[in-house]
Amino acid sequence: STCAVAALSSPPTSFTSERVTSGITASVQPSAFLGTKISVCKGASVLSRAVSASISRQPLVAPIRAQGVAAPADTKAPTTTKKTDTKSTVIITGASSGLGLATAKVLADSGEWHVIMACRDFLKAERAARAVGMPKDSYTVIHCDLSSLNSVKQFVDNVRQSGRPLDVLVCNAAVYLPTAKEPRYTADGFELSVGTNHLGHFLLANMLMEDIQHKENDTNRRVIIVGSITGNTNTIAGNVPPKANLGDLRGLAGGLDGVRSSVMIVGGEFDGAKAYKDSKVCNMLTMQEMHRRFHEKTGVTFASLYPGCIATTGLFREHYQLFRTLFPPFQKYITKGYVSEEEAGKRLAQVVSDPTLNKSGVYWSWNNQSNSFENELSQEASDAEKAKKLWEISEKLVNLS
Ligand code: LMG
Ligand code: NDP
Ligand code: PMR
Repeated sequence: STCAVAALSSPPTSFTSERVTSGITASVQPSAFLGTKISVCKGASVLSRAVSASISRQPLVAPIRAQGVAAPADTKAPTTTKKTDTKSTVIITGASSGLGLATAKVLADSGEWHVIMACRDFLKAERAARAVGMPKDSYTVIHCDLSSLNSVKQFVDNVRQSGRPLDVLVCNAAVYLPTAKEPRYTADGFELSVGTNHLGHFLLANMLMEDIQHKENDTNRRVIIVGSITGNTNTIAGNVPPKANLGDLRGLAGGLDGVRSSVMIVGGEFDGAKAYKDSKVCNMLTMQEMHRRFHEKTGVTFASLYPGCIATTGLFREHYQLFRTLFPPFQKYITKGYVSEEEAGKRLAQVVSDPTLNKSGVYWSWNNQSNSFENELSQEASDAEKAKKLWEISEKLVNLS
């Protein structure tokens, strides 16, 4: 593809895997690359092909210059204020593949945005950005592992050190463990899906509120949390078992650790598909609770969305091969819910930057003509009391209260 060619035509000249700050370690892990190759090669989209082509044609130890955050001011050019241009700054978590990468690409190409790619795999993110041809000075990769609260805090420190005033935060990263028989855990001992998709983002968004609202004289400050149709039981997709259901949040209140409490929010046995859908309900509730708590006071816009079924992304990397083969045609020809990564990226980019999509508290969706509309959430995903309870428990779990 042209993207891949563009990326490959400007090979870097030296191998500089700088350790820019203590928060960033660009280490080379062959197994990570193999995993990457397998997962992205399955996708049929241009973006996926660009990334996989780039990865398979590059040597394993690729010349990557880790452009993490600003180096300490005393060792390099002064970097406390990088705002040498009029670009706005957006942080996108999980920008190393799928929807996050596609969105980063659209915003970077617009020339109006500097994208901070908040990613757990530094080299993968850097390579992905190059593979899709994001202009060199349009992005910065900063390490962030959402499955570790310490890493999230470290990330926030690094963002602050970079000196870029923050306009928009996009909470996009997610893991989906549909085939796991046993639960997996975050560094802090929470079940991995809810721990990463909800609690990691909950801490991140809370901490960054301070930075976003301190930017003055700008009406385009937003916090966006990616939701999904599968968490909404008012849809067909949301009724495919196992269904999302948070119940009275007893498992979450107990810490989701599988020792003192269940690993499932509602209690009971581990179910990876359900945990993912539950985490999406948490994402949508959190967006609304943030809207209620902060919108009037700060002017920040809060939004969630269902971008369409992007059946080719890495989200399904752990699903059975049969599923991964059948799912895209099923969505394309039967449900007609399929969208390409590129189209989904345009949609999320609209929620980031379109001046007409600045209403707060909205869950956006798109119709078959790709026109956006305010969609309705399920009863549970719009339950204000549950949102408040979820907020209070989550605050305790991430040590904010
Ligand atoms: C659960 O199983 C697992 O238990 C859980 O562990 C986790 O993996 C979870 O979400 C992930 O999946 C769910 C799945 C197993 O089973 C089902 O989806 C059963 C659904 C029951 C509800 C039935 C609804 C009606 C179905 C009608 C058929 C569809 C056509 C109508 C659509 C109309 C819409 C307007 O699934 C698997 O993991 C097995 C792997 C195969 C997955 C296949 C999914 C894609 C299907 C592609 C089929 C292609 C064509 C078939 C269509 C038939 C046409 C009539
Ligand atoms: P991908 O797997 O392609 O992207 C997920 C991203 O999250 C990857 O960049 C991944 O990093 C990153 N990530 C995972 N775990 C962590 C972690 N611990 N710390 C930091 N980053 C992490 O999936 P999608 O693009 O499909 O998913 C993006 C969002 O879209 C998710 O919120 C998902 O719920 C949502 N969504 C997806 C739909 C779909 O049909 N695909 C439909 C509706 C919503 P890495 O590259 O290192 O693996
Ligand atoms: Mg679903 C009717 C429309 C529709 C839509 C828009 C989706 C989206 N799905 C629909 C229908 C169905 N799905 C039907 C009828 C079935 C039964 C055959 C079905 C099955 C199914 C499975 C097994 N669908 C799935 C799975 C998954 O493993 C995915 C999932 O639940 O991940 C949590 C998934 C999805 N279907 C979607 C979307 C968007 C997903 C994936 C991801 C997500 O919600 O983030």
